[in-house]
Amino acid sequence: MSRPIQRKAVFATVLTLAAVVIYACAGRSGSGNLVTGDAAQRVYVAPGHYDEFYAFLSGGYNGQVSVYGLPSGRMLKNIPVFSQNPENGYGYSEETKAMLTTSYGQVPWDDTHHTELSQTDGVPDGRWLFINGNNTPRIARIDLGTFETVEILEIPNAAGGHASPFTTPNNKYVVSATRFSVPVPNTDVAIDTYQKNFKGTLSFIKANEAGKFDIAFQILMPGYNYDLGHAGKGPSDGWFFFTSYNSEQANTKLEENASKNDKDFIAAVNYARAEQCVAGGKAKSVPASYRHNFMDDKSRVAVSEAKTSVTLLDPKDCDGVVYYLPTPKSPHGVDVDPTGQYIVAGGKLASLIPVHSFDKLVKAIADKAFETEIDGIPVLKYEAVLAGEVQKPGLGPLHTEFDGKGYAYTSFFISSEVVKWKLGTWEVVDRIPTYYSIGHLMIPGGDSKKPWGKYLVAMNKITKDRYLPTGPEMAQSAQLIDISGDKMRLLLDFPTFGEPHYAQAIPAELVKNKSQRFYSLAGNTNPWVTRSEKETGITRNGKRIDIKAIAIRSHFAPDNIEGVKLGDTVYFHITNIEQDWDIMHGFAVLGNTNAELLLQPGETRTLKWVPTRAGVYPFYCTDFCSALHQEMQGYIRVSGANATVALSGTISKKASAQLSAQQK
Ligand code: K7E
Ligand code: CUA
Repeated sequence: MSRPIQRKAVFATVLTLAAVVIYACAGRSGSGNLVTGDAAQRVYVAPGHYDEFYAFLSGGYNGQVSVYGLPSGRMLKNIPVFSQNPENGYGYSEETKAMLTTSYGQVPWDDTHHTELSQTDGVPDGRWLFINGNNTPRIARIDLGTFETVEILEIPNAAGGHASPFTTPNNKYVVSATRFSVPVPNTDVAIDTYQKNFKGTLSFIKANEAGKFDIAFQILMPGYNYDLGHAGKGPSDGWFFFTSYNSEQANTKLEENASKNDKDFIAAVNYARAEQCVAGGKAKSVPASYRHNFMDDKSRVAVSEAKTSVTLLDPKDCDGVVYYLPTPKSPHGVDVDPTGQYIVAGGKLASLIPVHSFDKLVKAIADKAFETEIDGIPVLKYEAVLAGEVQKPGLGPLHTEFDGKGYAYTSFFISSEVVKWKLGTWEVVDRIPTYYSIGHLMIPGGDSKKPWGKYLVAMNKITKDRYLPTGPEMAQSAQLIDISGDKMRLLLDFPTFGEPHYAQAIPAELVKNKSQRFYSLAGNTNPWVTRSEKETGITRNGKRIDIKAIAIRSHFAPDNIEGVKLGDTVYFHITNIEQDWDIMHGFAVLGNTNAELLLQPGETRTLKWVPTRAGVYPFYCTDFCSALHQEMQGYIRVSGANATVALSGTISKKASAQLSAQQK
């Protein structure tokens, strides 16, 4: 009953906040407002059947990625990326801690915004998923064979890696642009010297080989806020487009002070030209401190390497590398259509959607149709590059995706709707309300050369009355919209984990058959691997105790351990020696100030434990692995610092007989 009222209230608040003109609701067609007809059937995936698409939603301030099936909206997995995850020990186990190392130390949290699938020839290929960390600028690679984070690169000379990690058509580069400009290099200066001392950077990171993220170069930019980016494709291959706002270069009360200019800019970067300048010695190598972390795929031990320099290119030293396209007004998203011809901007405060033309951009450069120049960057004339404008589309355009059939779909935060419009004629052809305040929207493949274009997912910022209340913070929400016909149709609401910003989706066929079933025990090169009960053991090295143990249905070996003393640091190195799909074991010990270990078949994980009280401590398997799971337990005895208890661990009679036979 209260729905319409609530909805208007949300509307009104946002309108007042943004101080924009009153929007007439009357214009709305209201189509698809109600869930009608066979919507339930369209999203029903019968028990035992698979979804058609994998969808990867960023988790926003949970620092993770969550995986859903579409069209059901069923959540399949949560992948920790920049955040420690007690559920599986990611960021807690000795093998994974290094993944979260930065130049600032361990940073066990971040704010993930944009998922991006790797591409082959501009089409998502299902190999990797990239995602950015927005707070302490980082990018990550998730392997879609294992659904695990396998690599993280920190981005120096940046703060707020927001325009990230969008890819070029063959993952030659993924990018990261700084949201906040900062002194480069970052030094102690007065904040009100912003205009003089603060700079932006656009980083181009080599990404086409796992374990080999590397910053090819950074481009030094005026001190604006860089917001989003997308690569060119087809005719515009070799170019990258980034939105920027705060061309006012305000350093305080940006809400007001960065909203003055009529137009801000899209930076069009000719990265092929940047490569030439770098090769021609036009860039400088500057000192920079940042980290590259990756998971070795044999040992499955993360390694963190310190990097000490980066290649910095100033557009003043490389003419033709960057051009500015004036774009109204505080633009957020920048999206390139599947043909690579049109560059669409979402001006948060604009009353229209400007679309730039790549052909016109090339011609305007040749004609030198420049308005002015900023720090060596020519500003092209708006009219010279404009392909067209979508008039009166809605309020607060943010992001645009494409269906591959000549239509674009733009999200409108303030007027809470998705608007469908036609490329080339720029006419609005349909609109559908979202509940409420949509941020990103996503069509499977919708930012690539080949959208699969059957569904659209709206990721909404406010849910209010959509779900059962859960206290002051309500569930976040996504909505599934059918875009297969002329009219958009709402099919499903589903709650999401964390706050989703962007998402990507791909046909399940391109991922599911590559899903890995276990890690090879024979190929496990972890220095503490224990392949059988015979290889178990306990060693003391001063105050360090290393316990090599195995987990198998349904016991640990050793399972009674003695000889640990107060003051010791204990490392449990546990190998799950199962070689079967989904046979997991867990490991947890009473009073440990750490997380558990969740052990995938064939892998070794290490838990550090510093006992502080003498006594006997149980440990047990946390993952219900068999009928005798509850029997999968053991004890470790901790004695006083001066005790003389011998170091020992119990293994089976058979294994110890084998062992002594071998030793003879
Ligand atoms: Cu629009 Cu960070 Cu892509 Cu959120 S951003 S919505
Ligand atoms: Cu192993 Cu439960």
